[in-house]
Amino acid sequence: MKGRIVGLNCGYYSVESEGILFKVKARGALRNKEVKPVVGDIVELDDTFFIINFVYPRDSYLKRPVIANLSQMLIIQSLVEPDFSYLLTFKYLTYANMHNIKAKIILTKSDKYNENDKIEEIKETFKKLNIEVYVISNKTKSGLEEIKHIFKDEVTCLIGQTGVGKSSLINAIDENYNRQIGEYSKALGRGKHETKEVILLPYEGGYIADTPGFSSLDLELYKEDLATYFPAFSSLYTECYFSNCLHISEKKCRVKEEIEKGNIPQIAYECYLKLSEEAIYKNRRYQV
Ligand SMILES: Nc1nc2c(ncn2[C@@H]2O[C@H](COP(=O)(O)OP(=O)(O)OP(=O)(O)O)[C@@H](O)[C@H]2O)c(=O)[nH]1
Ligand SMILES: [Mg+2]
Ligand SMILES: [Zn+2]
Repeated sequence: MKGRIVGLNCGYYSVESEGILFKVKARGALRNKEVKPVVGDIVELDDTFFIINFVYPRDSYLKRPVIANLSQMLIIQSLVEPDFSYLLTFKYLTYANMHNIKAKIILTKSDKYNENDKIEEIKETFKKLNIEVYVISNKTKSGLEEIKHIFKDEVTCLIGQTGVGKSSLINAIDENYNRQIGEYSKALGRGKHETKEVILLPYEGGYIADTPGFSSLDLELYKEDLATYFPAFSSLYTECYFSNCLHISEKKCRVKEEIEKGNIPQIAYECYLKLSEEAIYKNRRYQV
């Protein structure tokens, strides 16, 4: 019997198969090998013993949060508490590109923010990069109807740091999901890590994954991956003169040409430089 893992709690997997939820263990040999089943996996359940026998090949696999077979990522960023961060947004977008998962941006807490110019600026920036931005309030439900279609038939992961409103968004869509909501601590300047585990919730023929927020430090990207997968660079970097171009001080760099022409927003490049500076090299480089 085929099913999908929708949750994992204390060694027990929740597997949904044809609308029925089973609480099962995985065969020992599976658990101990590298094919350890994770949330999102499509698995084969033994009909007699109700144990996970086999994990089907994955379309995608993320290490952070640990989840398989996603079809899209929604990058959740609040406008305030915590403030919107271009840097983090670009980091998450790069991460999505790296895993070949399409991404959209959702800005939350619009009820607490009235700087419309700033919202327009954010929208403009990402429009240039062909990335959709939606603005919502989980509190007043403004903008919510406009995003519901995004989830249809997709396996969607909500990703963003703690306190941005991932769980609140799920409850705003349907309060029956009853996800625990954390609070924002002004003293800490962040949320309080309310969601502890990854869970898939069925919605509109697909699933929505609620995930624990994690800090940007937890998401390590290599310089080379940034140079390859940073939004808007992926179609250009192969045209740079140097095959391992980092688009910083190299000559004949296609990325820098596009930035000079104004085709890539300046703020995107500033974030890129900052992320690249923080990142480490994957491969050893020769000094010239
Ligand atoms: N005013 C307002 N508050 C919001 C909105 N969305 C979320 N919040 C508040 O923000 C805080 C954090 O919300 P959560 O939904 O728990 O955030 P999360 O992203 O799931 O956080 P973690 O589970 O810790 O990763 C709570 O106090 C929510 O009530 C919104 O659109 N407007
Ligand atoms: Mg949460
Ligand atoms: Zn380059």
